Amino acid sequence: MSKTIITYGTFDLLHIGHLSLLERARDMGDRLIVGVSTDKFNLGKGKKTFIPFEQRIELVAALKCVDVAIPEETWEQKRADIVRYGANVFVMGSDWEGRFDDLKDLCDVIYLQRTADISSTALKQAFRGLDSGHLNEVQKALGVISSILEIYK
Ligand code: C2G
Repeated sequence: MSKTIITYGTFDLLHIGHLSLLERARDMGDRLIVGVSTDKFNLGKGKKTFIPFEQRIELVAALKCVDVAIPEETWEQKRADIVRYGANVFVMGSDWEGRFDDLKDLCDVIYLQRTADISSTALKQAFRGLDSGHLNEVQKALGVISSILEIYK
C-alpha cells in the first residue's frame, strides 16, 4: 500500500532547512507532493519573495525527494489537494505546530522539527546589507542556478 505525503511552503532562496524538511517528509512514504506558494498567495501572507514563483517551483520540482510540485494559491486548497492526491500524511515544520490539526479527519498531521539557524528571512536580511551592484550579482547568480537546471531536465 503506497503512502503519499503532502506539504506546502514558499521555499524562497531554497536552503538546507527546506531540503531537510522535504527529505524527511519523503522518507515517511513513497511519494511527496509539494505545494509551492505563488507570489500572489505570499503577498496575502505578508511575504515578499526574493525568487519569483516560476523559479521557486522549478527548483523544488527538480529535487530528487519531490515527486509532484503544485501551486499553492489559497489556504483552503489543502483539503481538496489531500483528497485529489490521496495523501495519507500532511507534514509541516514545527513552526506551524497545531496550525493544521483541522486536517486530522482527512489524514495524519505531523510537524517535523524545524532546522535551526537558517531562514529565507535571515538570508534576505543579509542581502539587504549589499549595495545594488552586489545585489544584482546575487540575483544573476541565482538565475544561473535555474538555467543550469534547464540543462539537466
Ligand atoms: N522549514 C524548516 N526549517 C527552516 C525553514 C523552514 O523546517 N529553517 C520548513 C517550514 O517549517 C515549512 C517549510 O520548511 O514546513 C517551508 O518553509 P517556508 O518556505 O518558510 O514556508 P511558509 O512560508 O511558512 O509557508 O500553507 C503553508 C504555507 O505555505 C507555509
